[in-house]
Amino acid sequence: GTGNTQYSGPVTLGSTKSGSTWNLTDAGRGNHRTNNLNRSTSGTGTLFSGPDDVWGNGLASNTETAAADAAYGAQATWDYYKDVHGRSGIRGDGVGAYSRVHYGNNYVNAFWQDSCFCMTYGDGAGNAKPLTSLDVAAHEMTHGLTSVTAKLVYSGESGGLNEATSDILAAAVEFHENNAADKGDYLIGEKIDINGNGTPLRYMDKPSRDGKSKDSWYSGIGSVDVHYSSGPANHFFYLLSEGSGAKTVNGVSYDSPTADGLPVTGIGRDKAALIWFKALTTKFTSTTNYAGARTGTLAVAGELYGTSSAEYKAVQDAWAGVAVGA
Ligand code: ASN
Ligand code: ZN
Ligand code: CA
Repeated sequence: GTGNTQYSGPVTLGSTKSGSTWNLTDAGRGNHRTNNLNRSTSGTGTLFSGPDDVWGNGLASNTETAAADAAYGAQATWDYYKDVHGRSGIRGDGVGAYSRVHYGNNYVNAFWQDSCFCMTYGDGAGNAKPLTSLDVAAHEMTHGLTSVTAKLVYSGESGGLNEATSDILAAAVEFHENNAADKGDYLIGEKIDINGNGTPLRYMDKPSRDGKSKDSWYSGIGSVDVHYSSGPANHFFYLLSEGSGAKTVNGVSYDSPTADGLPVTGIGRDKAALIWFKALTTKFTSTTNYAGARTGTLAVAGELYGTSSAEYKAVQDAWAGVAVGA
């Protein structure tokens, strides 16, 4: 079908026909469903369905638009994990999850829940637009991936790594999808104007640009909110991908410092994302902390590229750049 999204322009969406009714059930992606909570805060909601295979009109005032964005985010994330990492669905079993949109009234957040194996989106309030952008959807769906793989505990340093995993792989999804209206960037939530002044929710080149996130590791970082203790890992991913210093990517300018003042030479985001994904799924455990993330990503880099490789050295240098040392 056709989705007329709010953030990503017109897109092709997976759907299913039952009799004369079209359903927003993506048969090509494990029957992932997109449901309408219609302002409720409980229950599974009702599947989006109708007489045609066109979803939304690009405006938030149309009830189907949030569904189009959420369905698009889920399918782009599914495709990224399948095409790039050979993983079919969150559990790797080919089975889709579901999304719920129009959660509550004036709700300015989105979330993943293990209990329903589903993700949920609020409509925003005031300046904050619906929380259904591609990066937010990929972030939430990646919480599902973390839940069934490393199972990083959502507090302390492991919680920061859990959050960073969702940001890192959301950026990877956005770059991979390369949507003309939402090209890849190292920003999270740049489309939803959650702050009301046009700034994104988080920055990966220098996480402290948001006024709260940490750029580098320090003893005690485990006591800050997981959405800010994610900073050093997001910063590590930026440094590993693009290297330190000033750079413009897809028209967005970044300037990434290092904690040790030494330069980092990037290896490109595809290799950086592969290292993070493999570390998440084969090395990290529920209690992995920053030191363990360093060990795990170095082990993966050694397996993929060898311990004498430029990639291995870049992982060492990027961790040193966020004050995670040997
Ligand atoms: N949107 C938030 C997140 O995914 C919800 C939460 O705080 N868990 O991180
Ligand atoms: Zn999160
Ligand atoms: Ca983004």
